Amino acid sequence: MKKAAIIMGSDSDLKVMQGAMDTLKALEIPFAVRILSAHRTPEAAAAFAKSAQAEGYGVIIAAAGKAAHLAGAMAANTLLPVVGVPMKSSTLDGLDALLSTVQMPSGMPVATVAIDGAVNAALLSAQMLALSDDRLMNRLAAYRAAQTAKVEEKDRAISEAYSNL
Ligand code: RP5
Repeated sequence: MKKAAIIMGSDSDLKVMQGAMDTLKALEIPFAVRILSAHRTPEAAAAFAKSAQAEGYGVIIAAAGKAAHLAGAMAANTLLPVVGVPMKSSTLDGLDALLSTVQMPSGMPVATVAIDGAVNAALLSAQMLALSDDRLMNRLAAYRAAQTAKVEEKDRAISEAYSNL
């Protein structure tokens, strides 16, 4: 199956991006993790994006904070779908990274998830990969059913503990 790539601008993004790794693991999707920066290692970042399709990747998750150009820099160098994760790593609480990641010019899309939205980045990537992988689609359906069951269980417990009918 196609692999996913998780690219982050700094090891300071690692803790949040663990959520993406855990989610891809739960869905049995193979993935690589790299620290690449649009600003600090621009050549390496471009080289990764340029070779990603040939290397067997099907999607790139790119996480960065502050003036977050990593997802856009990835998108500029590949036709693979790029999912951008703005990191809440600055004094601006991630709003800077959100705007830098989401405000791509027409012609160069980045699918931007919420600030620190690592889990959704992994799920959206999985949904993309599942379009050509029925077994992954089944695992996604099971993941969602388990999520529903968990919420229903919480609903039962909270309703029992707090309702005053
Ligand atoms: C961005 O700058 C990184 O993605 C990180 O979120 C932020 C701060 O990086 P460090 O200074 O902690 O390495 O490029």
